[in-house]
Amino acid sequence: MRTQVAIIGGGPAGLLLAHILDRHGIDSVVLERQTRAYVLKRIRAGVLEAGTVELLREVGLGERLNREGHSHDGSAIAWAGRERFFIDTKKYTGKSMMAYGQTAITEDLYAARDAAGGQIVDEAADVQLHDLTSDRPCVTFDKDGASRRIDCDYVAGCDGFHGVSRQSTPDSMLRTFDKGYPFGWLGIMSETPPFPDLCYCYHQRGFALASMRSPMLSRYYIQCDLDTRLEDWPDERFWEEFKARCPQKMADAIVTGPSIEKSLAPLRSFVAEPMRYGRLFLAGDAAHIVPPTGAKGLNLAVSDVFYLSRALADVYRRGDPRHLDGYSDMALRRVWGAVRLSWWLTNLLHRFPGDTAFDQRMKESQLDYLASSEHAQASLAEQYVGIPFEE
Ligand code: RFL
Ligand code: PHB
Repeated sequence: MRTQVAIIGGGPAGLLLAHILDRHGIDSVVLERQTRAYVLKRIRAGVLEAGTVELLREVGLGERLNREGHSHDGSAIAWAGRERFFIDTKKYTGKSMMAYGQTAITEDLYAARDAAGGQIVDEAADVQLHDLTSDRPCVTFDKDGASRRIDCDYVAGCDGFHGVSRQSTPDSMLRTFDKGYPFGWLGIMSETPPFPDLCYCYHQRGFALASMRSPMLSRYYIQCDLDTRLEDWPDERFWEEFKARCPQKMADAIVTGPSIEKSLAPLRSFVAEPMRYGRLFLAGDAAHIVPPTGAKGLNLAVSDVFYLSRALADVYRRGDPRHLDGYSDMALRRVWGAVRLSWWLTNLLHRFPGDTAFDQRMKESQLDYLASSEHAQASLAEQYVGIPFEE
């Protein structure tokens, strides 16, 4: 088999890249380790930056998003015993964000690839990348027990944090930055009307977040210990703990119901530099991970794909390698901004095991400042809504 760009990973980054390349007349094959059903079952992100929404619309993926996505003009922050306040991203930036699930985006992308006759190989096992520093890289994999090989011009590593692409770069060529947090998030999905605002809550008992997917689908998270077991968290216990962490008025307004999904996620910040090795280009979680506080992960995958697709289009259409050569630096500027924001919000809104009375006062003082300062709110709004893509 031969293609122009071999894309490893059929998550949002890989599928969106294939979709945009196709619109530029560039041929690709996506290799995904899991079945399509498995990929579509994963429940993850839900909040899209203004630039992500704009890009999805521009590349013809706006129809269902416009119909089913819930436009939102900011998020609330609440902490123990006080009224919540609203970070009005619309007011400060003039832009709107959107609540629209990653699951829905992935469905839309699969539908678009199918309609365009795109090649997606699912259950591709033992994917290996070869000759990445030559002009003729190739990818081998097993499918249905047979070994296959794809020759290509470029390889896009979109295979998430645990994928093979980043690991195909020699250690000496990669610098990594890693920070673990001493807690995770326990999340549930319930078929109940969501709390009207997306609301981040800080409480001595720990962080909590009320989010949404649609008028009858809600997503809630609470901070939990790393050794938490799902079986110890029946729905009643989850709701009780969730409500204990929000202000009373908010707790009274939460509509509870049986969960339809429950999952645990550890929190981590990780960046690998550079995002290129020879003809391999990394995009999305393959190159960086952020804690979900601030909802940046999927949005970064989208901005990487924007930069990479533009760079590849420039090379194929005009023979201009400028953007491809600058890809890693440009993508990383945006990545580090989001890493900083999500780290800052994680520190501000979570209870850390060794927190002292002083640490507690510092958080309260920061939250007081944020609640009372238009400048502080404008700064957060600008970053939350998403820094514009670079020209
Ligand atoms: P993905 O989605 O992990 O997709 C990678 C794909 O590659 C496949 N793969 C392989 N394929 C072939 N060969 C191999 N060796 C392979 N190894 C892996 C995998 O099966 C998979 O299909 O990475 P991608 O595309 O870069 O997308 C990144 C996003 O999924 C991620 O950043 C977000 O979900 C993060 N995130 C959020 N991001 C936001 O922007 N807004 C949010 O509100 C938000 N909330 C969240 C989140 C992540 C969470 N978890 C579970 C970590 C909430 C949570 C709880
Ligand atoms: C979500 O809806 O899943 C969500 C929302 C905001 C975040 C993280 C996750 O910061």
